[in-house]
Amino acid sequence: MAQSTSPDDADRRRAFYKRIADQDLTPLWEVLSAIITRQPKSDCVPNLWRYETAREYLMEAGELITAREAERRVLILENPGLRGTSRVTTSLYAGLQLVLPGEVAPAHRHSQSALRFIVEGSGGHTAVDGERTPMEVGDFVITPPWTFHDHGNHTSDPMIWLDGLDIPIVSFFDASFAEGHPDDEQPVTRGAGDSQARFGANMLPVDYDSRSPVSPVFNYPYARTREALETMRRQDEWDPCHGLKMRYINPNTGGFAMPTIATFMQLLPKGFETAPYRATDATVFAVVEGNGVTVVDGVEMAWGPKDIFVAPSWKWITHRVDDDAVLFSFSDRVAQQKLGLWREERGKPE
Ligand code: GTQ
Repeated sequence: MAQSTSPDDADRRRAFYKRIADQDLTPLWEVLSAIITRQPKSDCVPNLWRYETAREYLMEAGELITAREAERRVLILENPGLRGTSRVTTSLYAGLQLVLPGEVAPAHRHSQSALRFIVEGSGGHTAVDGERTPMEVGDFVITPPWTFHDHGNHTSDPMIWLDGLDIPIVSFFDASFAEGHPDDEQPVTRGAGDSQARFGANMLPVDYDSRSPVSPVFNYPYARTREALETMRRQDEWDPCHGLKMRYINPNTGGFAMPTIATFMQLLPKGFETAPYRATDATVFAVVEGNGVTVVDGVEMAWGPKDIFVAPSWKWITHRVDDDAVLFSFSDRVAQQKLGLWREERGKPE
């Protein structure tokens, strides 16, 4: 039952708060319900970035600064509710990166994990651990924490991809380290396709025994992903909330491909309308194929190929699609699951 506070009590309390503030103490009861909320409460809002618009500005940035000078020529996708914080969701960073023909984004490494989801171009490369992987539209490429990586484009067209990094998570833990490589491009020590052959062919080297939380496969090519979805659709029942949804894995553990960022690819067949779904992992979606509308917390976002949109934590989400649609997505689900925090709910709002 609510008790009334006399003006006298209120004055005494205020005076008390002031006195203890000098000792770096503060009363929990004034903030408890704000810091331990009954439901997730976030400044992150639903938002859509139209590729066509973002691309124009990205190409303009291409005339303003070189990849070498910028180190990474990226336009950050900043959540409208989190402006000034370089965040797409509370826990994740996203940006669109451009590497023009003939350019190199110089080698460096950092504690942050990075993913690339290729949006435009064909045959540019990312080098990781001495291996260059060519990048094609729809490929999902990872850069594990503290591995040197450089990006190059020896083709005649721009390469553009979506970067996803766990920058806010690493900042939260005050665990960021970074350094440059002495050379712009790290030496190539392994042939293209080496990690795919060694770890991505449903086999592992016989004595391979790594407890690493990072996948040894660093390119998950779209051609294989798409073919898998197409083959499965003949057999699978469509999940009411997800259509046909797969997660990218570390073949050595069966866990997610990255230690902090979970990644997914889903197929929604022409005309499909999903049932409402919500989960505690705010999610970034990148459209690979198709057109549709996603409604998040009552906000309608109409999308087409290459558009990017975001759904905050614990808001009801539905998709309806006009034609066969393929959506890549990433979130902090893997981190939340390790910490015992992740929740999901299917059904109807209220
Ligand atoms: O390609 O290494 O979007 O270090 C932000 C930071 C990309 C990268 C980003 C980075 C990179």
